[in-house]
Amino acid sequence: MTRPLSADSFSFTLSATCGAARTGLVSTPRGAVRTPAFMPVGTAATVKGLYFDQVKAAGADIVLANTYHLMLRPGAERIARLGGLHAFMRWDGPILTDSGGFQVMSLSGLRKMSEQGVTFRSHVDGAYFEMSPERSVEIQGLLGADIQMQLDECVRLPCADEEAERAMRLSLRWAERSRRAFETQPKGRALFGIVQGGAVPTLRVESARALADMDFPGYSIGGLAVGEPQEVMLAMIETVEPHLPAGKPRYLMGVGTPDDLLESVARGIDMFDCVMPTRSGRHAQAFTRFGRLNLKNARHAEDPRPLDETSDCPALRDYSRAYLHHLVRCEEMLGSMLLTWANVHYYQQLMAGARAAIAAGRYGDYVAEVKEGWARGDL
Ligand code: PRF
Repeated sequence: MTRPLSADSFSFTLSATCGAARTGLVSTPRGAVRTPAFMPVGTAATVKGLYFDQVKAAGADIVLANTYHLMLRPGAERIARLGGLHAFMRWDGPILTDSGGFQVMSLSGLRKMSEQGVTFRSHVDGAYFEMSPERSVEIQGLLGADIQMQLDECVRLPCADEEAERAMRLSLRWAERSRRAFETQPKGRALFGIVQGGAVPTLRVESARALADMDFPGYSIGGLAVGEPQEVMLAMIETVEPHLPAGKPRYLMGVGTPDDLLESVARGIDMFDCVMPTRSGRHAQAFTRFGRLNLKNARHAEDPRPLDETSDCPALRDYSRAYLHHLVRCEEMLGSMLLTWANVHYYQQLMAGARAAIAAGRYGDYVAEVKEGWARGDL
């Protein structure tokens, strides 16, 4: 595998477009990220069940880590004393960190939101924490994250328009504060603003425009895949896209299924992260070019075929479905490890195929072919 060249500063270069779909390169001092990119989730400084060598060999250029989890355990100051997150977890490529707001809302106990920030109790031991936009950026800096996120407030859908508006405006004020707090960090790192606004098109447009005026090096779209149907999510991407600068990367946060990825790339998204390939792998689910399989299912018990004999990933190519079925039935950890490996590989292959198809001007055909494979199945 050829590693993309590194650079001294953060930049984004588009190399081809096909309709609204784009392919290019996000360059960071720690290496470049080929886009469209899927970032495996390494919440607690580990992509659960995999060595980083496997993550890299699968084709991932960048991984995501979480401010919220790492501030609780082992603590950002401790990681900084140990030389930063890259050295701590032994991943030398770019790292993107989420700001913590979303994880506070979904995981912590007893949280209180105010103009200043959010206070909450740890889901680990109940300890009391405060997180402001400034502290979130400080933590991400201590970790040494190459791409950092502003603190935002994400509301679940459906929600009242007034609630979506309040959270969107608060997130805009926090965007300004995050930006100021970020100014003292070393050159070459990037801070992304996060578009919010629920499922209300006017709010989404206002959020995107206001963030674009603040001139961030990249833009995230948050507050989607939080309970709404896929068509609402895609409609919101279409609403926001024309208001984001074409020359900056766009990151759709916490998305999604392989189908979500293909459809979002078609609407101009460059970056994704999701626990789906890793979490599903720990729950006996495999994503393959024939669609989704549940290895717990008895129909695999005597199937000698691998998940995909044509794959260059050993987890997909070399182990029989019967063996994978046996491992997950016995709750053996190797079952989780192999399926996680297979899924991370599949997601990376899907994005590699998308990049090649966009470069060749045939993205629509690629999407049709991939979906045909899922529909056909393999039986
Ligand atoms: N905000 C942040 N992180 C996120 C989200 C968000 O809205 C989502 C929503 N899908 C996932 N991760 N900061």
